[in-house]
Amino acid sequence: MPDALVNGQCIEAFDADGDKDLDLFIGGRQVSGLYAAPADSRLLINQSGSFSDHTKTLAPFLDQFGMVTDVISDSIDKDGDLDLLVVGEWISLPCSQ
Ligand SMILES: [Ca+2]
Ligand SMILES: [Ca+2]
Repeated sequence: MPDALVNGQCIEAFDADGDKDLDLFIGGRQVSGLYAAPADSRLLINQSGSFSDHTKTLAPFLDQFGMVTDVISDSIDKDGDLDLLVVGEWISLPCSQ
């Protein structure tokens, strides 16, 4: 495991890169000493059993993402690939019609 220095609230194992092995989303909850500051979350990719941090290349929006409280993976749009539904304090849910 890499050093993923995150005050995490939750973790979700799912196949982020479609190679049939489980990768990890780590939901950041809090910046120490700075309540309400947006915390970093991380995306760790599984490469033959060794995880590496690919947040900057695959999901740069996870830097200072917010105060994550929970996450689930499911194919929300029913297209067969997994999506992440992330919720947290002061994190708005995207809406579509
Ligand atoms: Ca994978
Ligand atoms: Ca999907």
